[in-house]
Amino acid sequence: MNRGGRSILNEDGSCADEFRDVIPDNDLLAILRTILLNRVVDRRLMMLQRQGRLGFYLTSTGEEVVTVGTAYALQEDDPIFLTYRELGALLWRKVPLSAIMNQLIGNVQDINKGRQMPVHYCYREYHIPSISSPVGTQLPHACGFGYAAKMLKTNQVALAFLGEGTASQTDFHAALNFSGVLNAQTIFVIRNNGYAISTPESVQTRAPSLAIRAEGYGIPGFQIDGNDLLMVVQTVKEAAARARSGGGPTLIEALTYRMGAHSSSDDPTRYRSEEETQRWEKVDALARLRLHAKWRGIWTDAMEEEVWADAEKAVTQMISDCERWPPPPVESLFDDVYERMPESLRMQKEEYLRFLREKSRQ
Ligand SMILES: Cc1ncc(C[n+]2csc(CCOP(=O)(O)OP(=O)(O)O)c2C)c(N)n1
Repeated sequence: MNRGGRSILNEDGSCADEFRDVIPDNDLLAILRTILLNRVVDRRLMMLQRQGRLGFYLTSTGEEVVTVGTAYALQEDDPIFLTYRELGALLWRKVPLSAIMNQLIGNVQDINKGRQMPVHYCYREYHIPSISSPVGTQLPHACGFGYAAKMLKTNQVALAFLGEGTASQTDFHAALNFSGVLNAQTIFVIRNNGYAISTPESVQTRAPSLAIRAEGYGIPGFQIDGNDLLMVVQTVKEAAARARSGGGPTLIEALTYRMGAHSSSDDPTRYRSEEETQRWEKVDALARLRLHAKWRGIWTDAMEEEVWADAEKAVTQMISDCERWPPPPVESLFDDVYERMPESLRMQKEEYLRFLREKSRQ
């Protein structure tokens, strides 16, 4: 069972010989390990949130083939303009688990200095620009980067992820239209996971696909099976090669399914049946990839058990390493607002610190 779109993998995990080389065996194993780690991080951090040790969390369970496969298909220095649901791209780029956890906690080690909401990552050295809460703002940013890359002849491609709900934002139109007109080196990947919080896909559009919108912008558009790793990698690689050789932007709609809640603040049983989710568990992104790896003869249950155990250990270590750090010092609130602090702000800072001292004496 899949939600449709172009695919390479057959239901039994096999594929035609000509497609096997889309991903060599070793790379496939590395992707599988990354997806398993993604699952463990998601499960453990959601538990941590329920224990009151994290303010907020948001899983990407079920959508990792799109996120990891897309990152795999790019060059390391291609910027990825993320939403909150692409942890897999960070894990593929080897962003350290501690950097991810420090951001989630917002402790003194967090490079955002605890000023961003959890899951709003930003890692310049890994070419991950800051995630924004207002959905869709990343799309014009990616358009601009792709246009600059073209003008500067840097050979980089900007890739932006979005959910299908975000395709209803006006930023989507602006970004797609300008990317087409400017021939920007940009790729847009819609993770169509069926829901925008509680709003089902059927309410976003009457059209049979989002990919067909590409035609209106004069650019190529493809609707693919987003739980089919070979299809994801092949489509993103082709789009990246097209952009690098002056062929302009591409719109990819990857059909997948959001297995979990929208976020730790959401209860999906209010708007979809348990039966629907259970149906997907049997055929989700991981199940499909596992089947394919077994068909290649490179994956066993024993290997998987070992990888799960290693991932659990790494995540336990990550949590204990990062929870011991205190929050950033409160006076750092006033830093970075201006290059040189104006007198008015300096006075506010003094007053606030005085207030805190008095409060602590009470
Ligand atoms: C401009 C804006 N409007 C509304 C919201 C609240 N909001 C946060 S996530 C979300 C749903 C987005 O759904 P989708 O684009 O399908 O992505 P998904 O969460 O399914 O990955 C909404 C409406 C927001 N963050 N920004």
